[in-house]
Amino acid sequence: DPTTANPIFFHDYHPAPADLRAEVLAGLAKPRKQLSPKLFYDAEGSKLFDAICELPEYYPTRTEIAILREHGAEMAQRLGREALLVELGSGSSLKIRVLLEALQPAVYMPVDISREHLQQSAQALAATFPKLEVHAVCADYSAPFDLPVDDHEHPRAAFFPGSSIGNFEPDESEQLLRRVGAILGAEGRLLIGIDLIKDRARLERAYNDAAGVTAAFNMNLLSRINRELEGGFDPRHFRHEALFNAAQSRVEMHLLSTCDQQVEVAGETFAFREGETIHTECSHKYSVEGFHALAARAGFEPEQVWTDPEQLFSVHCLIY
Ligand code: AVJ
Repeated sequence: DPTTANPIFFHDYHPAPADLRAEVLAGLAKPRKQLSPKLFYDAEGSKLFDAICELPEYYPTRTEIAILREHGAEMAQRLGREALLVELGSGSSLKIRVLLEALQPAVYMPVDISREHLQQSAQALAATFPKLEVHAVCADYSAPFDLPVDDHEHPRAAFFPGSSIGNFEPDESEQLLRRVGAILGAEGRLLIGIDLIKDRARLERAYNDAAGVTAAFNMNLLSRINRELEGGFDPRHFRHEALFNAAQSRVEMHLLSTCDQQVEVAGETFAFREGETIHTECSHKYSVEGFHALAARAGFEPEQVWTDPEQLFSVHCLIY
């Protein structure tokens, strides 16, 4: 009944729109060419990412959802009834739905840089959870920001699923966690999904699926540059590569040039040697102990950790 549904409060912090041209030109000019994984997510890339989450080889999404389903009641107890729940990125609606059902918070506050995505998902959630007070915050959570409320009448909790933090270097992750801690305040809880270190074959298969969806996701970055920056990338002369770098404990995705070639982008020319790559993503993997050490450096103490029977993925409750 729409007449009894709570209104959605929309707080627009006007995050600076990404300067695609400047970012791409700077990344391609580096001695080791590099582009940010943020650039994957145009409309086509977001669709491909949703398809990745359904792949048989890509275990993180379904494993995390299973952990949330299995242990949601315990998680709710840790986070506290009547909580103010902040979600960093309003990504997968299924995960937040599982958590909202278990937790029944007083206030739900999704934070996302994409205005349309935020508006759509906040509206959809408010429709299924009519008693929930929804405050959508349009902001870049990788930069400092304050919540649009300053009372502490509700226990504060944050949800950061999907091992999204894996895209950041460990030092940046520590900074990000410290900022989340400052937003939560003393005793605030962080529920965070972290992909675990496992055998190389399993990791590499998750980023090299048989259907080629991850390859299409990676290669879409070249199509995006062609579309939006008048780029001259010939997709026939690049291929997707994903390898586990054990020394750095991360899966790396690259776009590998299969020949010596020159490519024009936004009026500038870039030379590629055969075998040279553009590094497009890092996805850091942690042990439970390794992640606890990182969290401790940011001022969080581990409270509880849940995993699946195969120890593929972990969901941590940390206290600030
Ligand atoms: C959204 C960053 C968690 O690292 O597994 C999936 C992105 N890249 N397949 C990940 C991704 C290739 C994903 N994160």
